[in-house]
Amino acid sequence: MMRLLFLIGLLSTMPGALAEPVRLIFDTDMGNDVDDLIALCMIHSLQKRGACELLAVTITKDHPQAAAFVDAVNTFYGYPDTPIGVVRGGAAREAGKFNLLADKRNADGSFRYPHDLMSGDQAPEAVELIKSILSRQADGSVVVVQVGFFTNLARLLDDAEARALVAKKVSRLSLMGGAFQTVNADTRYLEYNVKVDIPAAQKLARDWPTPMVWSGYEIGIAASFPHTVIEEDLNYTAHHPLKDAYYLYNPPPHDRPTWDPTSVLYAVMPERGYFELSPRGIVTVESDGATLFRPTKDDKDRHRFLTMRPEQAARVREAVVQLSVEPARVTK
Ligand SMILES: [Ca+2]
Ligand SMILES: [Ca+2]
Repeated sequence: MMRLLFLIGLLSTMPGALAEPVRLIFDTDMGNDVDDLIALCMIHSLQKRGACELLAVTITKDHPQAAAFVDAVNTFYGYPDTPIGVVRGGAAREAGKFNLLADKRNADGSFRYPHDLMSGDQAPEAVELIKSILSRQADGSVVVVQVGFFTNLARLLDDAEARALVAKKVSRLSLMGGAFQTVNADTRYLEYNVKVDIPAAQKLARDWPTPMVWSGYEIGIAASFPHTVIEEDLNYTAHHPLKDAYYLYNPPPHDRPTWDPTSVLYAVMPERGYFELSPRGIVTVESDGATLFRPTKDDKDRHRFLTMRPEQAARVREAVVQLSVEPARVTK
């Protein structure tokens, strides 16, 4: 018995041993920019090695193909049953440039990227899905990653039961939004995710009950994704959704900023020194969508934003590259 206890003690002190996967809910505006897809590919690679478990994907882009495309990507990576929820009456109703890949067919009529969720119309509403997922999780065990508009998470706060579940079950929110350092000499850069649904962003910044770590516009810009990777590293399979989508969105030689991937990297690997954190403080969202950070002395204040030294930016870029191109499966 003593020997067994010793062994358990030893194992639990080994770095990474028996580590629980980070349980993620990924809230995305899939289809508006290809960096959401880079982020989802990373999550699947991390999931395959046990670093995280994707509990659900919820979508803030209000177009029916977004959910179908997310299901196609999840299926491509071997996770066909990941729950998907969608916004109703949300923003960004245009089709976007690459969600149409969900409907793309081979010469024989089969789907290029198989999936069984054909449309967001068949998916549950996001707030209800998040509530039901959270209700089944251990307290403080869920990390939420938000890389699109603030609509779904702000609506969670309108529902007293959902809000209580967030406070109880969610440990932190890692989100891409806003700008916290000067961008092209502009100190009030109006970032897209905030600008599209400003009232929701104001509400979330004010009322979300857990710690929030913001990846500002400047972070993804400083660690842009090298386009050569798209051309050279995804050819292990005849068709790859990331390669197809990148070409449809903005083809090489364009280097896409890694806005959304940085929020995933921090969410799953917060202790690896990829980023530094600002002091604690409060982010407020102004009526035009500007995000202002005010440091405070109060330890209870729950907002921080990511910062990155140049050598960290180089490491972040390479981590995003290697995690997003890791093969979905062994192909022969
Ligand atoms: Ca499915
Ligand atoms: Ca996004």
